[in-house]
Amino acid sequence: MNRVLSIILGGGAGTRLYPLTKTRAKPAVPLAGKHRLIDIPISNCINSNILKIYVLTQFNSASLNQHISRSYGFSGFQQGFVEVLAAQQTPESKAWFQGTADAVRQYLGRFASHDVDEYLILSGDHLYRMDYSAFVRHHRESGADITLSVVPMDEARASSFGLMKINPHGRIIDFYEKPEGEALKHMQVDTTVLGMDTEAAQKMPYIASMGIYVFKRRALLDLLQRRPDYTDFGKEILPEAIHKMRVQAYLFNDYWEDIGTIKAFFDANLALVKQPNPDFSFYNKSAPIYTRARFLPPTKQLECTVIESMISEGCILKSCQIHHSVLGIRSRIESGCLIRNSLLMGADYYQSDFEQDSRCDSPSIPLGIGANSEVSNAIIDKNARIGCNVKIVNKDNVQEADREQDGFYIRNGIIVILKDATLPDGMII
Ligand code: ADQ
Ligand code: ADP
Repeated sequence: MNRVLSIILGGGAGTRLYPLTKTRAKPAVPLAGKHRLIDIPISNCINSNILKIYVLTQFNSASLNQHISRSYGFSGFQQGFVEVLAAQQTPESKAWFQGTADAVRQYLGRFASHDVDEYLILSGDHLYRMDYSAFVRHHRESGADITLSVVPMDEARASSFGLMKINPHGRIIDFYEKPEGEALKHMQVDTTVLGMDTEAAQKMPYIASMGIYVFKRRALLDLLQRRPDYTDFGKEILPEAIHKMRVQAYLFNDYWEDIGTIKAFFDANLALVKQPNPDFSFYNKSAPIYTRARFLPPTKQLECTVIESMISEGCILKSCQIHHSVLGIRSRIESGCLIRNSLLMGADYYQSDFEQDSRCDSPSIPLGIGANSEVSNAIIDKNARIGCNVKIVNKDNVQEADREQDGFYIRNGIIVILKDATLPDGMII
């Protein structure tokens, strides 16, 4: 695998995950209490023995650089690295990446300078555990120029993906990015060719691209250089490549979720506490998901009821009830709180004793959730200060709202409290 270079597409304008991407690059969005989105593809690479890793991002945020430089270091013998490449203005190009292919093209010189046989292109916003070495081996054995990792897909979600038709040898003979209506129907296939039984094939009559590709070195360089006007892999590069090159499909038969929207991100986080068997588990010894080692103290619980939840390190929880929720590092929850179906990202730092004064009559509102507050169906971003007797419950069942001045947004009925926001005592959402 030392002949493979991995390129992680870390995110475009970041609109779909807004406001979580308001002050940080998408790969730095906190996930599952103590990780960040970028930990997933990087960990999959490391566990697959692919140690040359670039992360392409639209802008460089301090939290992303800090996280990567503090989390991922390789010894000199391993010849590995994780490096962030941000869109930059050069004499030849505009400042922003115009799409996924354009992002790779802008750094093509850098990628070409590595003596490797394949480029592995990955997305930065998926939750899954995958052995990329099996994927690369399949690509090599089939002699393909490009191999796409694919999953069977149902009718309801199919039009959010690149869909394809394959021949009996797994070669892709038709590819259409996010088709709708008649075009969608046209992409329906008999998925028993993927080895599914008849009943499963009826429920999943489409073959969807996971947006994960292995390119032969020459194939990537040719395709990106030949058509400088093509800016996107799914929309332009792949539909053309299938007619000019050998493009194969590789079936991935396990949990995989695109978590690039607030709803999908929220659902995937809460699915981690599903009982008895969550769809995805961080508790896997053979392929761990890495992150930064922080040396935080254990979580202290004074008198809590915690049901089906994950509590990260360094939290202080007083007399409270926590149901079906994920609590991030350094979360503080005062007495009398009820937290349900929520993702609390925690805090980046501890306050001094003085700032931490959690009495409801003190002049400032400390980090964390103040006494007697209720949080339901919400995401609370890092370093939020929630006062006493606050209710974050979406009492009017609003689906969409942009209330930046008041410290929150609502997306698909999920309340998202902004990073560093302060909600005064008694506020009700
Ligand atoms: P999408 O996920 O909708 O479809 P896209 O928005 O291009 O495609 O994003 C792909 C990945 O690249 C994401 O991780 C995204 O954050 C990142 N990205 C997007 N624009 C970028 C930019 N300008 N710079 C850096 N990174 C950027 C794709 C494929 C479909 C496939 C789905 C599977 O196009 O064919 O079905 O992924 O999720
Ligand atoms: P994480 O644990 O999320 O990986 P850190 O513990 O390194 O991150 O803290 C994240 C950020 O918080 C750092 O940039 C740090 O400088 C910042 N930070 C630390 N203390 C404070 C503070 N008192 N006020 C605001 N930001 C702080």
